[in-house]
Amino acid sequence: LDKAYSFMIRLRIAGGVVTPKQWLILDDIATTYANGTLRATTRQTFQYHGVIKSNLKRAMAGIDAALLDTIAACGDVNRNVMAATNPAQAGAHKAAYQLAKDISDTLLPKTSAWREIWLDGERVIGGEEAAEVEPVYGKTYLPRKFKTVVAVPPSNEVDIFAHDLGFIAILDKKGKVTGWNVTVGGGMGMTHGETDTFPRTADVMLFCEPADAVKVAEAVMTVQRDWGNRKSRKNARLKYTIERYGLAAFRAEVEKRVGKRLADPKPFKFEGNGDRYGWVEGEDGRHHLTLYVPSGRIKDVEGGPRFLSGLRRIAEVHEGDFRLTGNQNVIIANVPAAKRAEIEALVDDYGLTKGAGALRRNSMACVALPTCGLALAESERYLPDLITELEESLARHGLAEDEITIRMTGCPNGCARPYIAEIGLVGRGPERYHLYLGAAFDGSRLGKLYAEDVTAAEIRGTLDPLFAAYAQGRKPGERFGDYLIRAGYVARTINGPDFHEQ
Ligand code: SRM
Ligand code: SF4
Repeated sequence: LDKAYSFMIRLRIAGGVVTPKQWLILDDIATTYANGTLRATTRQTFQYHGVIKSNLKRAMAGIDAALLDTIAACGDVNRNVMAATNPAQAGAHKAAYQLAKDISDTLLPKTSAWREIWLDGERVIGGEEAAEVEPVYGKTYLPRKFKTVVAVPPSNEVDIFAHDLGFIAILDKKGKVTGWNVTVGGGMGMTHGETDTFPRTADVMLFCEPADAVKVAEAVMTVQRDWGNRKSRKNARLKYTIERYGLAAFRAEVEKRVGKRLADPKPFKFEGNGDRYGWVEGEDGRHHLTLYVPSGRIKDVEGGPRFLSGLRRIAEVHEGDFRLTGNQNVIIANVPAAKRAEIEALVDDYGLTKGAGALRRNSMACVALPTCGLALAESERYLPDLITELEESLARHGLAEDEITIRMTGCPNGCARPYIAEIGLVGRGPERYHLYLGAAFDGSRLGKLYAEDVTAAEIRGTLDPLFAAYAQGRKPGERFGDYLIRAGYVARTINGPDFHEQ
């Protein structure tokens, strides 16, 4: 008998858009071949957990039947491309989604291996000929993973500063996209105790016209392909390439490959990196409902919300689409006015949450234990209880309705982007976390290590005096992260290289 190896499967869903028909197939796979849950990730796609080896091929065939795949969801390639969901800004969303799709298609490896392996497709080409079929990647692909996102201000829901490559929509007065600011060199992962590894917020490098955007994406990725560090995987991401060569030299090489000089970035403003919950009506008269899904885990909870069966039931009657957000939530999008009451009734019947307390709705936790082999501490299974404790503390200081971002990860890889949350908790060992504070609410500034190896039992006690001081001492409208810097609790992090300095 073969051992019962169990696998995680990650899908590629550019821009996080899923049709109701696809949803129903994905739900079937979750209940038939996985652990009965769909896990919305921090990068707008789904993961399945607990797929045993003998079910892998069947699950992949199901994914193919949904006209989806898992190509480039992992590996040293351009990963799932994220796009702003912005349901209220229909025109800008369309442009952002289209750009995400175009970049995803252009930078997708052309190999037929996925079909060959999983769907018993005919072997087309391989080995020596690989370079011919991989015009962008060649035989050696990229030095490391590469992540691309598209944002539409004022929302930074895709966390543009955490990614290798980003496009920020520049809008005219009517909300039309006139072009894109291009960001480069963001990333979260680091290793505890190794200060030559660090998270970094992306630089805003240049502005490009819509017609040049895909060419710019390809140029940025190929410069990283050629200039990136292939000797040390720990220093191979684009953020380290930018640090080594400098932004000016990197930009010059990108412009050379695009074949023209490009303009300097244009002004833009982000207001936050969270989601807007509840119903919103778009410019086009369509209705959109953002649901808060705790840690993106779509499952049925006994006596609690039944996300799995509820969203399945909704998919059976829904005429629009679903959108996964970069905050692990789900939007029931493009609901015609006449259908809104029916959807609303189903949401109520199944106890789906349209919101939560202010801290919880601004929270994210990575998967961590029990499935992540790299986890040093709990995250998804622990953060909800910690938030309950912290909410009591916040309420005592009159801060129950204040929006503060909190994120937890089970290790320093930073899968829930903790270093750009105002409260960042990063696993060190069982029930031990480093506490980072002072990041910006809009995700544009990294936090700083405030307390080392705080035990789970100590977290509330460590934060409570800071909540008290914030409630007393803040200026009107001042954010928690900004206050902690002004009041001297933590130093401001300029960017990656000074992240570890106290
Ligand atoms: Fe991640 C590795 C889960 C977003 C940085 N990440 C992993 C693995 C595959 C563990 C492994 O290599 O064995 C985790 C699977 C756990 C499990 O049991 O499912 C994992 N990462 C996740 C997800 C599911 C977290 C979540 O709770 O939603 C996210 C899936 C994204 C997706 O849909 O594609 C996820 N990972 C991220 C992000 C956030 C982002 O991209 O916006 C980051 C930080 C940004 C960045 O890349 O810098 C991130 N994951 C990492 C790293 C560190 C990379 C680095 O540069 O150091 C690793 C480890 C590695 O690559 O060596 C990693
Ligand atoms: Fe696993 Fe670490 Fe990523 Fe959490 S941050 S999912 S523990 S790799």
